[in-house]
Order: sequence, then structure tokens, then C-alpha cells
Amino acid sequence: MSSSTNAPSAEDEIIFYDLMCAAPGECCSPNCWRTRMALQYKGVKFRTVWVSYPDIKSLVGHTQPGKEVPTLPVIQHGATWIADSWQILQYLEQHFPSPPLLLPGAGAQTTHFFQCYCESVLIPSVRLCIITKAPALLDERGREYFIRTREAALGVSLEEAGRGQTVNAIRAPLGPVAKNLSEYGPYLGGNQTTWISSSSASSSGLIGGTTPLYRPYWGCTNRTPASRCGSGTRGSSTWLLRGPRRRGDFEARWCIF
Ligand SMILES: N[C@@H](CCC(=O)N[C@@H](CS)C(=O)NCC(=O)O)C(=O)O
Repeated sequence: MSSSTNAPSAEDEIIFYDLMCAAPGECCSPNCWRTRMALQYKGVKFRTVWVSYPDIKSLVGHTQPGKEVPTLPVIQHGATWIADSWQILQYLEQHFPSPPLLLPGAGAQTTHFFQCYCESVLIPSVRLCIITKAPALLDERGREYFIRTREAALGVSLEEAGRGQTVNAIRAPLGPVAKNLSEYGPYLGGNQTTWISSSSASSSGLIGGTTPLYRPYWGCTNRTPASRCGSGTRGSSTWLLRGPRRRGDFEARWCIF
């Protein structure tokens, strides 16, 4: 996180650096979705700067000193720049406390645990399945960059890496999520929408955007314009973060394949 002594006011517009996708105005990055949902849920005034993968370093690399591969999302508020969706959440909670996205009782630790679970267990369980489909979501330069860097990291072609992989691999790691929801839902935060829902919605949105089987069951796919992704009235935002309309729907969406 980088900051400045010229403290920005809540009135200052936030600039949100989001990942550029295949079609203008559509968002496809699960990490950026979290931030977009938080901004929209809180009703914060912001505008988006769309950044193609190969331009991330030159545009926002200074916010992540020493990091060879800097990442999005990044926000700029006045002279203050914040990188990383979790750090951005902390900042937004502090400067735009209402409505809150952290659980009042369990606070940051439980919420952080769930985000780590999404990042290090849920998404990796199907990473090789979705990695072959992700390039189609990106703009041309982003696509070329994504394929080149991922193939270099994997040491095989994306096609080869994805061979035999299916989305069913997510069934087992989703079990505890479904159990928690059915016992304590309707939200992953109990009776209210929280960052936990937004982390989970972003992960499922990515899978929904890359896996046709999910598409009919998910309201926010890679084809959902950014303006409609968690935006509009508080009601529609809540719907997106919650995903399902009825108690128990959430796991049905996840486990429908
Ligand atoms: N934990 C980070 C992860 C961010 C992340 O991995 N962002 C991806 C886009 S979805 C990125 O910018 N990757 C840059 C690259 O691979 O060059 C967060 O939540 O902000």
C-alpha cells in the first residue's frame, strides 16, 4: 500500500484500475470483481481505467515495489494508491464504513480466511480446467500475454495442461461451503452480505464465465457488462453478492454440473 500526507476526502472520486477483457466494459477478473462489488455495494463514486495485462507493470507497478509481476486491482483515491483487493477492502471499510463488508463480530480474520480459502483451495482445484478457457475472455494483447506467461510457467501448452481436467474437481472443496450455507445461510456472512459473499461470488463468476455448464446458473459472467456487475440499486447488488434468491440455492448453483 502506498499513501500520501494529502489525505483524500470521501468526496474525491476513486479511480479503479480493472483488467481489460475481450469486450469493452466487461469485467472478467475475479480479483477485480471483489473490488468492483465493494465499490458498488458501498455506493462509492468511482470511474474505471481498463488495463490490458501487458500494461499492468508500467501503469501500476509503482504501487507494488519489488514485485516482479504486479497485479490488479489497484485503486487511486486523490494522491493515495492502494494495491491488492484485500488491502483495498481495508481502505474502503475505513473511509466508507457504511454499509460494512466485514462481519461485525468475527471481523477481518474470518473474512480473510475465506478469501484465502477461495484463492488457495477453491480456484486452484479447477485452475487447469479454466486456464485453457480464460484467454477467450481477454483482449487481444492480454490474450497473447496470458498464454505466453502461463505456458512458460507450466512448461507445457495450455491445451496440454487442461487435458482431462474437469470442473467436477471443485465438488469436494465446495462441500464445507455448502454445509455452512445450509446451516447458517442465507448468506455466507449469516444474515448479511459481506466480503465473504463477494469473494465467493467472484470465484464462481470466473468459473461461470469460462465453463458453459455454469453459465445459465450465474447472473454475473464474463459477458456481464461492468456497469451491471453488482451495480444498480442496493437490491440488485445484494442479489449479485448473495447469488441465489432462496436459501440453499447457492450450493445448487455450484453443484449443478
Ligand atoms: N491477491 C491479489 C491477486 C491479484 C491478481 O492475481 N490479479 C491478476 C488479475 S486477475 C493479475 O493482475 N495478474 C497479473 C499478471 O499475471 O501479470 C488480489 O486479490 O488483489
